[in-house]
Amino acid sequence: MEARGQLSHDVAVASAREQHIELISSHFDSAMAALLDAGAGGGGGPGDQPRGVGFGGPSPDSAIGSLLSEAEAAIGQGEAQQLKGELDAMLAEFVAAAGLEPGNRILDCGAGGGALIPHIKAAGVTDIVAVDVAPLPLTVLKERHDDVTCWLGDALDLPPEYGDFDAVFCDGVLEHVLSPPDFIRSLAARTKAGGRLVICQAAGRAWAEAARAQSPRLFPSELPREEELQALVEDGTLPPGTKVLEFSDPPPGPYVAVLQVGPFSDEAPEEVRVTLLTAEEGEAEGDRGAGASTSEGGGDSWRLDPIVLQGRVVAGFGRGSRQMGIPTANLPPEELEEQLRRMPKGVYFGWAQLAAGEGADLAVRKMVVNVGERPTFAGGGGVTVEVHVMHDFGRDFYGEELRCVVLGFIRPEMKFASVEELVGRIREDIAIASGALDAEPLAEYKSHGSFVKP
Ligand code: ADP
Ligand code: RBF
Ligand code: MG
Repeated sequence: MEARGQLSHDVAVASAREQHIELISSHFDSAMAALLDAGAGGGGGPGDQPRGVGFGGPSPDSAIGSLLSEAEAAIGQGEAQQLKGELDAMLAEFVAAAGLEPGNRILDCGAGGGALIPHIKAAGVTDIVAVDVAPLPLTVLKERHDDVTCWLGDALDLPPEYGDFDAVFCDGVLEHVLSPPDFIRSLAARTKAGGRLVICQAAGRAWAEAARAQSPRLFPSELPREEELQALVEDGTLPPGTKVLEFSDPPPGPYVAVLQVGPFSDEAPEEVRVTLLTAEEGEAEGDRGAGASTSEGGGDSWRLDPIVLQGRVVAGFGRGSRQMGIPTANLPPEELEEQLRRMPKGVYFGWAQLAAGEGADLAVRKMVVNVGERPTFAGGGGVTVEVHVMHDFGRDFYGEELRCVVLGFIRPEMKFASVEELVGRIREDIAIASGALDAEPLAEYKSHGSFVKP
C-alpha cells in the first residue's frame, strides 16, 4: 500500500519536473527565435562579442528575449544598459573564479547561446560540454563553437558517459530549477574531487527576485544564500570536504558562489584523508577499467582511510529493499556513532564478512553501504546504516555479526524521482564499487586485520 502511494508521488514529482523543463525550454526557444527574427542573432564566429540581447541576466546571449523586457520593466532600462556594458567583464570574472587549466574538462550547464564559452576557451581549455534544455540556443552555440560537445536536456539527466568535470559552470540557471539543493548536489556529483562548481548570475539576486515576482513559474527558486550553501556541506548533501571558496552577493550586483567539491586530501584532517581513484590509476594498478571506468559503471569514487563497521544485523523498516532486488543488512547506528562522525550521509563501499552466527562462512565479499535517511521515501526515521553484500546468500542472517571495512566514498545520498531511478543508480554504485575493489590497492584489504581468519 505504502509503496503504491509512494510510487504515484514519485511519478507526480517526475512529471512535474518534465513539465517544468518543457516550460523553460520552450520559453528560451521562443526567446531565441525572436532574437533571430529580429536579426540580433546572426552568424557570429570565434572571437565575436556575445550578441546583444540587452543585458543578460541568466545567460547574456542566450534566449532570454522576453525575460529581458520583464527585467527592464523591473529595474529600468538605464540600469539594464549599464549592466550590459559590464557583462563581459563579469563573465570573465566568473570563469576566472574556476582557476581553469588547459587540460581541464568543463561542463557549462545552461549554456544558452554560449556566452561563457569564449572565456573558457581563453583559458586554453578545449574539452567543453555544453548542456541546455532549449534546442534553439544550443543549435546557435554549436554553430558558433563546433568543437564544443552539446547535450540537450536537464543537466540532472546528463548521461554518465559524459564523465566528470574539473569545473562546472552554472550561470543563470538556479533561479529556473525546481530544487536548487538537488541540482547543486547532482552537479557536485559530476565535479571531480577538488574541482570547482561556479554558480553565478550576472544580474544578481535583486534582478532574479524581481523577475520571480513577475514570472514565478519561470523563476521558481531563489538564489541560494551563503548559509544555505554552507548547510548543504554540513548536512552531507554535498560530498565531505566541500568548501564554499567564494561567495559574493551584493545588494545590486552579480551573484557568484564558488564551491570546491570535496573530498580532497590537502587540508582534510587525518581521519577523512582521501584520494581520488581515477580510472587511469585503476588501469595502471589493475583492471579497474573493466568496472568503474566503463560507461555502465561510470564514475569515480574517493578513497578513504579504512573505517571498520561491526555489529549485529537488525531489522530495517522492511521498506522493501529486498523487493527492489537489493537486500540491505541494517547495522544499529547507535553503536556506530564514532564511525558515523567520519561518514556524512552518502554511499560508501568496501569489504564485508559474516563473522559470527549460524551460517557465518567467513568469506569476505564486496559490499556497498548507504548511510542516510532514504530521502526518496517519505517518512523520516533517522539515519540508517544499510549494507548490501554482493552475494546471493539465499537466506536471511538477522542477528548474525557483520563486519565491514569501508574503503571509499561514491556519492552523497540523493532524493530520486522514482524507485526505478534509485535502483538504477544503486546498480551503478555497485558497478563502481566492484571495479574499485578488484584493483589494488583496495583488493588487498580483503585480508584486513578486523576480519576473522577462516
Ligand atoms: P530490512 O528492512 O529488515 O533490512 P531488507 O529487505 O533490507 O529488510 O532485507 C535485509 C535482510 O536480507 C538482511 O538483514 C539479511 O538478513 C538478508 N540478506 C540476504 N542476502 C543479503 C545480501 N546479499 N545483503 C544484505 N542482506 C541480505
Ligand atoms: N535511498 C535514497 O533515498 N537515496 C539514495 O541515494 C540511496 N542510495 C542508496 C545506495 C545504496 C548502495 C543502497 C544499498 C541503498 C541506498 N538507498 C538510498 C536506500 C534505499 O532507499 C533503501 O535501501 C530502501 O529504502 C530500503 O530501506
Ligand atoms: Mg535493509
